[in-house]
Amino acid sequence: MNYERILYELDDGIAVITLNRPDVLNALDTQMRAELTYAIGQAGASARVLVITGVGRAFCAGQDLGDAGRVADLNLERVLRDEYMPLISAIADCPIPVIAAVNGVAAGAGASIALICDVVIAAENARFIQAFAQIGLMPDAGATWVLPRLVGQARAMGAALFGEPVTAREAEAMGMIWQATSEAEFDATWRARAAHLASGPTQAYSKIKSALRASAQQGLEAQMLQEAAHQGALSRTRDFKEGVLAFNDKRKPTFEGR
Ligand code: T3D
Repeated sequence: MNYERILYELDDGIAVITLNRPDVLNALDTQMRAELTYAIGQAGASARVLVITGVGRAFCAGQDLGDAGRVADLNLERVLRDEYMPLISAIADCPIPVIAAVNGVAAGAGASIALICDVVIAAENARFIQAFAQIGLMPDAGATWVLPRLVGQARAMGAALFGEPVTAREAEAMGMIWQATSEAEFDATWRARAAHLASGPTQAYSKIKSALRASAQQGLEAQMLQEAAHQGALSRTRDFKEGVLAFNDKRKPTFEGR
């Protein structure tokens, strides 16, 4: 696929997708959703970690609202089911860790995309806005699933009803995201985190992600059975053997991701 709305790079096992419509704060249209969904699949098949970020002063301002007539005619149920759902599922089901490097405002579905990622690192100037109710909509693209799981019902409800910006520092303090950093340290921070994951035990990360995501839907017994099955598979990986050898040799392990 030729990319026009995003940039895609792959280097040293790190795939970086950069949303690239800075004039509209990287708002999402059909083409961007298609490119993004495709690129996430591409990264999942070829990289060891994926980073999603944005060009310019925004991460993503959500649905493109630019053409009021066209937006009013949109069949939102279809767009959500056929375009947003595959995108959000692609991130949640991606077999490698997905980092949202939130460089600026993340509003509406832009916040949904950021918050479904496995690790969210935000620059201090970033804000998360459940902007939906301001235009007469409700949070979507997985937001009503992910928000209460991250911050609890009370904060999720307040964020959705009031639509007030949550700063990166506030988001970190309430457990909505993993880390807020100064603007000066932002690039170096997400790059270091990505490099760490790209040189780690990729199979283990994949199983960690799958088990933690499954825990939202199943009970303790089912969860422990899943842990046992996953751990059984991991015990047969080269990385596990290398990890144990390195521990006994008192050296740093070299993980190959298999
Ligand atoms: O299919 C479906 O529709 C269903 C799915 C819906 C999911 C959704 O995402 S609904 C929520 C959609 N998003 C929003 O409601 C957010 C709209 N944007 C804003 O509230 C503000 O722009 C921000 C809070 C994000 C940033 O504010 P600020 O003051 O920093 O920037 P600005 O001046 O408002 O925006 C700068 C430019 O970006 C401006 O264009 P201009 O005047 O310079 O030519 C603005 O129109 C444009 N822009 C910002 N957001 C969008 C956008 N253009 C199109 N779509 C946008 N979402």
